[in-house]
Amino acid sequence: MEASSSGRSAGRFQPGPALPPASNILPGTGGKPAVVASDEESVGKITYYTNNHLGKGADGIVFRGYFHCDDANKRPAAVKRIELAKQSNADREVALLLQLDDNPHVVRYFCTEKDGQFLYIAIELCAVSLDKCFTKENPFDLRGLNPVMLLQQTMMGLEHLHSHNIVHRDVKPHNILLKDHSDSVTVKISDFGMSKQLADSRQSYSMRSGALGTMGWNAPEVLDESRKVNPTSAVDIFSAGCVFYYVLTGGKHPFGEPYRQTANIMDGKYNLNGLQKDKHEDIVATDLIEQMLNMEPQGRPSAESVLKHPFFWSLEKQLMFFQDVSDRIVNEKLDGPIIQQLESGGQEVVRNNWIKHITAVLRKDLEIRKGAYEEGSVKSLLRAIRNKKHHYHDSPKEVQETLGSIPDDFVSYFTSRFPHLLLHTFLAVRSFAEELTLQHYYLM
Ligand code: GUK
Repeated sequence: MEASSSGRSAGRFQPGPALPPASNILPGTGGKPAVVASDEESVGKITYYTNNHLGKGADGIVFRGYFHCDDANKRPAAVKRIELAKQSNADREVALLLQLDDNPHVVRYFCTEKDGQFLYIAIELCAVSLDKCFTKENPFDLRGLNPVMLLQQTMMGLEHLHSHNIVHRDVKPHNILLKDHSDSVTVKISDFGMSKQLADSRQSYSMRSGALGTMGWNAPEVLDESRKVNPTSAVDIFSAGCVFYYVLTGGKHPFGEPYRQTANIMDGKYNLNGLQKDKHEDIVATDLIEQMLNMEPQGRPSAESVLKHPFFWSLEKQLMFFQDVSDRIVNEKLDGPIIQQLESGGQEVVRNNWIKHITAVLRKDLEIRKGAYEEGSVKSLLRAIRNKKHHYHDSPKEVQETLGSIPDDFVSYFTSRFPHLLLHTFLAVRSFAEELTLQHYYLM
């Protein structure tokens, strides 16, 4: 995806107005901020506006300001001001940010400065946080960034953190920022004030280092002290599962109203009723979110595995999967384990008789080869999809019209009529993926 927004290219530097002559700026900060204007303060390469609070981070106040990258250029920045008394946290946060500074989905760190009282961290300024962008009064224009892409980029940011053995520990809409570019919007994970680096990915962090994440978004093992497990990166996956539901429902929480959330999380009582039970996209989303909300941290998928879930598959990839599965199972024995697995629970998938649920034009077309298809079989439905795709261009015009264009409309024709088909097939074939050379659809 978007190679252009790697955040490091000089091309993205926005030249600002030239700074005043060197003699005017910051004559020896000498530990105290040099006051430039009534509400404007500067420390080294950072300027910030004391009357322009952007918000509160996990460990300090965030102001609007600038990072003066060189004598001629400045970049808008979020400036986090942390009391020196809390500096050990801040130093850790900066050390983490420095390691991570090459991912488009993690906020970019500019610099730090210090005066007698505070440490200042300048970070790239983003347009809005996710908790503010679904408000009815002031909806943020996502400019083509759909919810699936938004969540994909969130997971790419988390995957990057986890690949550096960093657990964020405070994943929530407030810390997921949207950055405005000239022609698009991208997602950035922010605020590492609560983050922990583990010695290796299997390792856990020893608990109760004081701070907890935020109520309502914390995993059960973080809330429940009697569970003697040391949390791992799986805590972020749980929180991200809550964020998935929040984004897909435009602001709902799987664990209910704020005052009930903590109790419900400890009891594992979530409710995903904001997603429809008979809609393809929602069925796929529900499977992924349920895995992410697993009470047991070991039962949750890794960030990498989340990104491999069919929830993120393009329509083209969905069609390719149906076609590949059909091609790889043609010679499997009907009483063998693969077909048995595929047909088990298949009645609901084909809605008892799939031929009844397709348009008359397609039904007629398929009847030409009567006997080739079985009305109650998943394998047979997959074969029909495969054959109609393979022979699309030599099919009559009315058949092409009813199916729509390849790949998007064509695959949606089937998944809208058979909303369980993709997830069912994905899960049924999983344990035979290697045998059927379908590994690239799974994280093996
Ligand atoms: C214009 C507003 C919505 N932008 C921002 C507000 C806030 Cl509160 N924080 N923030 C904004 N852009 C970037 C950041 C930001 C704050 C952080 C605190 N710790 N780490 C941070 C990373 C980015």
